[in-house]
Amino acid sequence: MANAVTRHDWSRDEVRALFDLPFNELLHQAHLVHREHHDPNAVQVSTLLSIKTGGCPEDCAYCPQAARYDTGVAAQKLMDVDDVLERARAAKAAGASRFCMGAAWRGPKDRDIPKVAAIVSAVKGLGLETCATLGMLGDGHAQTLKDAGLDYYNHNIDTAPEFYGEIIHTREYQDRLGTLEQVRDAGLKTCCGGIVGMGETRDQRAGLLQALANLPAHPQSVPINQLVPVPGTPLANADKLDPFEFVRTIAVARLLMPLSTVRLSAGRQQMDDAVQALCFFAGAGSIFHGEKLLTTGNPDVEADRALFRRLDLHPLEVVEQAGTVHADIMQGGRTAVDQASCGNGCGCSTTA
Ligand code: SAM
Ligand code: DTB
Ligand code: SF4
Repeated sequence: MANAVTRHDWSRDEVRALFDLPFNELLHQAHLVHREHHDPNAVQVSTLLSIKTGGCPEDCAYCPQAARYDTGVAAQKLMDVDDVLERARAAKAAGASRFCMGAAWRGPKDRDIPKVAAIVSAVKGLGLETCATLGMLGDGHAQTLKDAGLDYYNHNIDTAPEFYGEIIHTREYQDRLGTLEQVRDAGLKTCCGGIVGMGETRDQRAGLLQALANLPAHPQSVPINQLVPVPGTPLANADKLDPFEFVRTIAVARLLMPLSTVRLSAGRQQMDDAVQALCFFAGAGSIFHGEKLLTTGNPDVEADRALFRRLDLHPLEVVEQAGTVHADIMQGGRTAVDQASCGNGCGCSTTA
């Protein structure tokens, strides 16, 4: 349903003007919008797993999984359902409400889809939200995944349209838009964002967010990644982005897409706690939790628990279809209503 606060006609100048606001002014505006539509003390917690690693034929300049770069990432075939399930159970026990599965493919082949569908359906059966990022989808793929229980599909536009060709040469920007359309048409929720710190200008960061906000529907989830520079990739030595510019990017994303969940995504391990706190204030409402992203590091589980405690944040609770509310185990049962196990193996208490 269209909402008065969701616009899809942002001009570059308008977005640029938000980036150019005095820092405190920008954060103030973003935080007001954030708390109007979201609980400012709740953070959605997702865990990532690479279910098919490395050996990718694409040439994305940031990516450690591209076969053509010597990054030390060993190629691995698609994982078995049971192995994924074990990792998903552990993620749930550690407090994640969504399990995101990534594959280093240009796109899945038709024969891969039934295997991924079986994985999705098994993970969904644990009571977790499911997300997959498999590259460009072919005919019918999105619908099969949706039918298997997939909630979200992650497919990033990564950068401004005019900078895209400097980062990726093996596919077109338009290809990304095509897959995003298939995802929406299948009724999947969209997770779509990008990477900053790849040598783009502020205007190009504005261009990334302008393109996201002007999609036919705002993505429900908007991951903002800070480049994790990986030795062997063409961007290994990219100049580090000013952390305050990263915070501005989060704030502008929040202002442009008020109802979306903005994720403080890759790059947290390289970020100090104070910058993360500013990101939460500016409108970030989701993180990846767990010591690995796909192939690179993420903050220690204990460090994140401590950060949540210090900032009085709690994981966003997910109300499952069965009506069970999974309580806040990341904070040691802060919201426990009774102490009975919910029976889903996650160790939380239940209000059902
Ligand atoms: N192969 C699929 C694709 O490209 O759509 C799915 C997996 S791909 C690794 C998912 C996303 O990870 C990319 O779109 C990119 O935004 C992000 N990513 C990859 N390498 C990164 C890095 N070094 N730093 C930050 N984000 C990165
Ligand atoms: C997204 O936007 N960021 C995540 C997830 N979607 C798939 C991936 C980050 C990958 C960072 C590099 C790596 O660990 O390989
Ligand atoms: Fe392949 Fe995705 Fe990495 Fe690009 S980002 S090289 S498509 S795994």
